[in-house]
Amino acid sequence: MPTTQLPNTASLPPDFIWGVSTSSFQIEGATQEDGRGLSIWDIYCRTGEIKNHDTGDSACDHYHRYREDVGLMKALGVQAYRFSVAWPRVRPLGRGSANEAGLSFYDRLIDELLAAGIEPWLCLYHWDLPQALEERGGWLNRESAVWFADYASLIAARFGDRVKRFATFNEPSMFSLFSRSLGKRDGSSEDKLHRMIHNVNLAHGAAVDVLRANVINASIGCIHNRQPCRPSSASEADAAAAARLNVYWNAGFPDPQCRGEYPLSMRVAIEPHMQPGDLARICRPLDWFGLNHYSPVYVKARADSMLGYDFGDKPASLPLTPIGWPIDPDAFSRTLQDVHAQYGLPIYVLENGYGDSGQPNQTGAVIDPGRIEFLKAYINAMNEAASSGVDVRGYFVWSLLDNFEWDSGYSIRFGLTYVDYASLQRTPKSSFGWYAGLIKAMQP
Ligand code: GCO
Repeated sequence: MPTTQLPNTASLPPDFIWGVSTSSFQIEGATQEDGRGLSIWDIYCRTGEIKNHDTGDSACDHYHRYREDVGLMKALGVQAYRFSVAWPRVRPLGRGSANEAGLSFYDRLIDELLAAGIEPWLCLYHWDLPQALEERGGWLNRESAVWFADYASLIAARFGDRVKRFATFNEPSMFSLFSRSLGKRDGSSEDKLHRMIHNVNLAHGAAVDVLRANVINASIGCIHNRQPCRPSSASEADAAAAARLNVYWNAGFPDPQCRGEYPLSMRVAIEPHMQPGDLARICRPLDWFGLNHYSPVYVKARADSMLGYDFGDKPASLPLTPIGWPIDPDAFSRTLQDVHAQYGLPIYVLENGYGDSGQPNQTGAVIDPGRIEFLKAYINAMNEAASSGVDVRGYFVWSLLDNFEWDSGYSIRFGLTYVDYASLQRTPKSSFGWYAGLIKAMQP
C-alpha cells in the first residue's frame, strides 16, 4: 500500500493497540436459541418501530459464525476485539440461575480469540437489558446496582481467568438520554431521567468493585460517547440548550465516575436520589477511559422538551458522511485533548467509524473510499492529539461487520466487512484491506 495512503501515526506509542468493535444485540442473532432470555430490544423490535420492521433475531448470525468472524479479525491483524456479553443470554431473567449454553458460547468465542492471538475486551452492558429486569423497574430501580454487580460476578467467575479488559457500560449517556430525554417536558420524566443516571452510575461502581475483587490484573473502564454539543445558531437560547445537553451527554457519567462529583448544573436534580456515601460508591479506581467519538452534535432550543433541546441544523460548510454525520477530525482531536485534561486516564478509542449504505459492485466487490478517507483523517487527528501529549493507547474501528444499527435497523452499514443479510455472506470491503495494511505497517 503506498505510504501516501497511510495516516501519520508517528506520535502513537509503540505498544499502541489496533482493534475492532461490535456488540451482542447488533451481531449475534439467535435471540431465542439455547435458553437466551428476552431483552428490552427484542421487545422494542416487536413494536415494529425499527426501520423496515427489522429485528435482531438473526442480525449477522455471529452466534453460529463466530469462528469465521474471528478469522476476519485475524486477517485484519488486529491485536484486540471489543465485544459485549448479552446479559439475557447468560442469565435469562437477569437474576437467579445462569444459562450454561449461553456462558459456553462466550467460552468458545474467548478461546477462539485467544487461539488467534487476539485480546478480548469484554463490555458487560451494550443496551440489551433483560426484559424481566425492566419489568422490575430496570435502571429506575436502585436495586439495579445489585443486579448488575451479581451479573458482573458471574462474568468475572466464568471468564476472569482469560479476560482482563472489562468495560462496565457502553455509552451510559446515550441509553439514558435517548430513552428518556427527547420526550415532552414533565416533572415525572425529568425525575426518572435523573434517577436512571444515578442508578447506572451506582451500578458502574458496584461492578468495578466486583471485577477488581475477583479478576487478577483486571483492567477496567467505562465506554463513553463524547461529542461536543454546539449551538445551531448564535442565539442565546440555542447556546444555553447546547451547554445543557453538553453536560448530560458528556459529563453526567464520567464526572462522578472519575472525579467523584456530578456537574454543578445536575446536582439539584440528582440530590433526591442520592444516599450518603453514593459518590464514593460510584467513584472507584479505573484503569482507562473508553472513548466513542463520531462527530460534533448541533443543538437548538426546544422549550417543550425535557432538557429544552432538540437537534438543530449543521453548518452548511461541514462535509457529511452519507448518513449525515459531520466529518470533523479537529473535533475528535479536541475531544481527545479534553478527555485527557479532564480525567487524566489512559484513553482507548473504542468506537470511531463511518456509516453508509454501500453495496457490492457488479463484480461483487465493495469499494468504500469514503470510509478509508474518514478513517485516515480521524487517525491523523488522533496522532495530532498524541503529539500534543494525550495518552491515547488504542483505536478500535466501529465495526468489524455491518450490523443492526438500532432504530435504523440494517439500513445503515458501519462495517469494514459487508454482510449480505439474506445469505449472511461476509465480504471484506476495500477499507478492510486498507486497515489491515495500516496495522501491518505499524508492526515493529
Ligand atoms: C452507539 C453504539 C453503537 C453504534 C455505533 C454507530 O453509539 O450507538 O455504541 O452500537 O452502532 O456507535 O452508531
